[in-house]
Amino acid sequence: MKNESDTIVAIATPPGRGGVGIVRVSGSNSRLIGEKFFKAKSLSFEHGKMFFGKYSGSVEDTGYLVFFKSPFSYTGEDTVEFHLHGSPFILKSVISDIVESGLARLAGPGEFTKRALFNGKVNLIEAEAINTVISAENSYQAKVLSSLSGKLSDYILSLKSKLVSSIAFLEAQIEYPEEEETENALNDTIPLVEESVNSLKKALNYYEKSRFLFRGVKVVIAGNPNVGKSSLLNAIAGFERAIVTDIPGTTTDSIEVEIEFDGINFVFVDTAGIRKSEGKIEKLGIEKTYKQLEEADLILYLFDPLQLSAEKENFNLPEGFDKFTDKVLKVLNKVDLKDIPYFEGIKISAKENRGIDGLLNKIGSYFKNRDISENFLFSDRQYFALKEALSILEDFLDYAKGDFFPEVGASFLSHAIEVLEGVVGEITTDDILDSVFGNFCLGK
Ligand SMILES: Nc1nc2c(ncn2[C@@H]2O[C@H](COP(=O)(O)OP(=O)(O)OP(=O)(O)O)[C@@H](O)[C@H]2O)c(=O)[nH]1
Ligand SMILES: [Mg+2]
Repeated sequence: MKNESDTIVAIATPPGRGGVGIVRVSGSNSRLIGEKFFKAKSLSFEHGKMFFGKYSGSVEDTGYLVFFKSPFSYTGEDTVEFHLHGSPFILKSVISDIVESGLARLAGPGEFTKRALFNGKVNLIEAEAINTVISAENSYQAKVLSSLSGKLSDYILSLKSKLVSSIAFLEAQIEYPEEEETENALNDTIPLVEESVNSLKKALNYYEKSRFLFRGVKVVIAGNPNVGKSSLLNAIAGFERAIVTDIPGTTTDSIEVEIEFDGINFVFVDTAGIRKSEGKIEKLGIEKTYKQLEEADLILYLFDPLQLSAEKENFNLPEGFDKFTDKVLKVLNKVDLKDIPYFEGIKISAKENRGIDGLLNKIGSYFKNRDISENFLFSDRQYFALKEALSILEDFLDYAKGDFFPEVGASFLSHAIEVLEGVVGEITTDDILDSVFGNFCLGK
């Protein structure tokens, strides 16, 4: 375990050359490090002031030093920043000078923000928002810090207060079981929990519609064997990514291709064709297909006109697809061989590269036209935590239908509160911290 109170150092500006490069130091030795390596006329270490002078260690460079006094810095600790010329050589030399002096060690990814979290400068949602904004790939992600993180914190707070009131009703019943007002605590509790359940369901649903902005869109290509799924993947990729043969059951594993269009990242997944198979490998492949379908944001379900007889019923989806209907786009392939006039989906020929652009445009607008204004979650971590809270509250409502003991009921609710506190970071575990800070960059 790293000592959380030692002094850390990292380059805070992006790798590569730039006009200015910043080395950031945080911790109790910050000022000492400034004194040791920076020469300026009147280096008084006044908070927030920029001192012009010279860095001098194994390299020399003119620039500025800025000092932030604890607790008024990003991390909440004493912080020194060297603003020098943005040469990778100079910045790396500064880092090694400081580390070799023994006064600081190299910071891990996200360690500055982690300290900000531990010192109460930001909560976990804000820390997560900082990372999202740094790596933002679209304007929606860039808005996270200014609007979404606040909304989410408020939401968690209000949900928590509903549950705390519910527990209070139950505790009154535990304390004063004979009193008339407390006798039926459940009458007061159930509506509050139901409200919470409904609002959680909505929140999760808003995120499901918007999450493509944070993690890209997963489009799964599915259908019977031999309908041309792999051919479509290749047509989209623009090269022979997947093996194509006229033998049904060619693809046994999921194959992915990433492309970007309309400012959205897409992953297209080719899957094993769905049929009853005896082959062990193909069976495993088909199981995997179903897993992909669960995770898909959109399913392209392919039909082969030669495999269909002339009846409309043939465009039905196979068994087990009921729950996916909302996210299925039906596509008729091989229209170069045979057209079916009454087919109401998109028509393509993967082999002859016909209709592919139209298909991609349709997919793009399917996502672009979504109303994402109500969403306030911005990571899968938050999503899964709220989902867990939802399932605990649903368990509570189930439990409340039978013999009810207020003690047991209250324990469900406090568990849900704990899970919600994990979202904001009032309760943190190593798992939670890893999932938030694991993909941070150095120097932040
Ligand atoms: N004429 C024509 N043939 C096509 C078209 N698309 C695919 N094919 C042919 O159909 C056969 C099956 O194509 P695949 O892309 O391997 O089909 P698949 O759905 O991936 O098949 P499995 O992996 O076995 O499930 C191959 O012989 C392809 O050349 C098309 O648009 N027109
Ligand atoms: Mg295939």
